[in-house]
Amino acid sequence: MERTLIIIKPDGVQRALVGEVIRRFEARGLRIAGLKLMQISRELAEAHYAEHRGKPFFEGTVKFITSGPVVVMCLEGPNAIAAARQTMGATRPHEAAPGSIRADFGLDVSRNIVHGSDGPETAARELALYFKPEELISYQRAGDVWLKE
Ligand code: IDP
Ligand code: MG
Repeated sequence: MERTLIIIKPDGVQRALVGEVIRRFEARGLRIAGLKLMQISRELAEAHYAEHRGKPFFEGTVKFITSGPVVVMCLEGPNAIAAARQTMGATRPHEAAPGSIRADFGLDVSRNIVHGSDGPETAARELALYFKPEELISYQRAGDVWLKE
């Protein structure tokens, strides 16, 4: 069982894609362990994108992610990190596979609708930035027995 941090970025919220994005992850089988609407502060955004500090797109990316409300969630499931990245699609929407969120709803890397953790260490670090432990809930859904042996 893995957990991953997903963010529906300000463009996804403003374009009214929240339901559509959650629907795709949920339909695949991923379970929502935490969910909230929030506005990211500059301090939090800089911590989130710390690995990109010094790159030409850092400032623009921080400005954008703090520009409006976002939906943050913790998704849980077998292989949740890789599965969520695949459902999101490649970083650059014009290179993302058709059928992925970024390909189906975007055109440019600067407005690519969703964030998802890229590995187990990143997921643990990012989840701790956005959620208190008690905000993440472990539970079983009735249908979970149909998703895994
Ligand atoms: P990821 O979101 O697929 O993990 P990263 O390389 O970690 O991709 O980049 C983080 C975010 O920074 C991207 O999702 C995108 O919003 C932004 N970004 C990355 N590269 C560029 C770029 O070349 N121009 C503008 N924004 C970029
Ligand atoms: Mg990344």
